[in-house]
Amino acid sequence: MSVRTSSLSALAVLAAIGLPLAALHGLEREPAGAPQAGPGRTDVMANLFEWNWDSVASECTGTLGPAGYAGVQVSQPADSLKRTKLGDGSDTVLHPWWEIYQPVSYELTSRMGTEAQFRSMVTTCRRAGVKVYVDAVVNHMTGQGSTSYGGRTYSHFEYAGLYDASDFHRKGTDCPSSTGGIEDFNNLRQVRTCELVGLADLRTDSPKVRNELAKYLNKLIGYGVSGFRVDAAKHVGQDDLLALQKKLRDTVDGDRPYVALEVFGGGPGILSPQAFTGAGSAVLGLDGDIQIKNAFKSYPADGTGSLAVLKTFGDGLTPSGKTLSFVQNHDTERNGDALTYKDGATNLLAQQFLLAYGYGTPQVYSSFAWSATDASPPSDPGGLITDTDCASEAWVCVHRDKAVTGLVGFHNHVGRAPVTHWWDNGGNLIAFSRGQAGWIALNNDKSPVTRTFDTGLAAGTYCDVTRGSVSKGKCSGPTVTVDARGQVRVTVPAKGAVAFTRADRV
Ligand code: ARE
Ligand code: CA
Repeated sequence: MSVRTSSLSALAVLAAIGLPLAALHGLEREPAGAPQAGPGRTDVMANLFEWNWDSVASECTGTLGPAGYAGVQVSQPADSLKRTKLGDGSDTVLHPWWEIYQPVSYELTSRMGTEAQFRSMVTTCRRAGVKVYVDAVVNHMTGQGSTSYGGRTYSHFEYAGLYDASDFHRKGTDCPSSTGGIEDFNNLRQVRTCELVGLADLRTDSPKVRNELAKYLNKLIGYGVSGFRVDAAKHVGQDDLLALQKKLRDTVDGDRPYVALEVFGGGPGILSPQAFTGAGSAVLGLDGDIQIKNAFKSYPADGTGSLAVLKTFGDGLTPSGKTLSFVQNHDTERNGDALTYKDGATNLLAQQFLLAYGYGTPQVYSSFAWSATDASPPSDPGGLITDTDCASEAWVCVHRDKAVTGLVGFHNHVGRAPVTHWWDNGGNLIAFSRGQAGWIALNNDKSPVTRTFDTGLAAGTYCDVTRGSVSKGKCSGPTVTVDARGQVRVTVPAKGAVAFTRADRV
């Protein structure tokens, strides 16, 4: 964090003359193509996991654009497995959420909608100032089934008009494990050439496979897509990832596509996330979300934690400018690594911390409610995902919560101003400012705390953006007053925050 510079007025001048903010920074440069366009926007992304295309489009216009989100990540859009019977991973759910991770062709006919709906979603989002990032599955095809949402038939190694058996790694010749599956996630050759949970493993080292993948991704870029979350990137490997990216065209904005690589931590050396920072624009912040959970909710698992340790959040993790950070994603909300929407106010507080602190390109995850980990998103009987309804209990729209949108505005305003005026009580109450641009206090305890803090901000009355916003000089929620010494006396609510930027003066 220490390398973050800067004076906000200089940022504003650079932005005004159209220079990328990244020009200001050395180590902390924004990766090429990271969301940052549009007045008042920087880089915050929403991850609308398994929202259908029509719902994403209306969310871009209705919420994401107006709230200052710069980008949206959408789910794997290629045609995929459509199960016809139970078993093989789920004995109770016919259409688990994970069907989409078994691509059958690169036609854009999926559980989320048609190709026409996908295209129109991208256009609508871009018009709303929101860039679109696509979850791309390039490591494999399917591990079960024979029919797809697009109505195709296939078998494990045969995908008519696209791939045949010669395009896949095989047990014995390529993959050294006795089953043909990855049995040891620390074994480099197995990780790259064996099957991940039985999924037919593409020869991503072959020119033919690389060409087909590039054709698919370039089609998406041609539709206005700005970048990708690359699924199972660890299993593709650095060389093949770089070779594939070389074949990608520039985005419609003239940037290189932003490529965020999914690499779980724990792997040694070449298999670690740190070893992939040069193989794309960024890696997913999968170690960071574990640390956030451990700070906000440690054992005994009754909601106690110790936010004071976050003073050096980012230390030991992949560099901020090389990380797509989040509190959870669709895997970690299910595997125990991360906080989830079920943590309620604690989850919202963690989202606020991430947006305020500024580690990585921050992403806010919103998806459907679940009890069984295999559960399908709300769908029709044929598995097609139905429209998102944030008012229904079936969906969880974290990115819409005022506590979160207030901090999206905060994040956009403070830019890369450094963390200063850090204060903590050694436990669950912390406060810090971002240069002279904004200040926040976060309380992860079950009772409110009143005290006086140093903010470093100019004297004045400010609107608390966690509960209100400024319109025509008036605050729709509570206000706080900074005195001539830069001090503020506030009550920080239980499991809540107080935050304002210098743009929130009333
Ligand atoms: C499903 C069934 C299986 C069945 C298979 C094939 O569950 O029983 O064999 O289909 O028919 C998702 C689901 C899987 C699902 C798959 C395909 O999670 O359950 O399988 O879709 O439909 C490793 C990888 C990492 C991967 C995780 C899950 O390195 O890339 O495993 N994450 C991505 C996605 C997943 C997705 C896939 C990849 C596949 O985000 O959602 O799977 O496209 C250590 C290791 C890590 C390892 C991790 C596993 O940390 O170091 O490498 O991650 O353990 O927890
Ligand atoms: Ca592979």
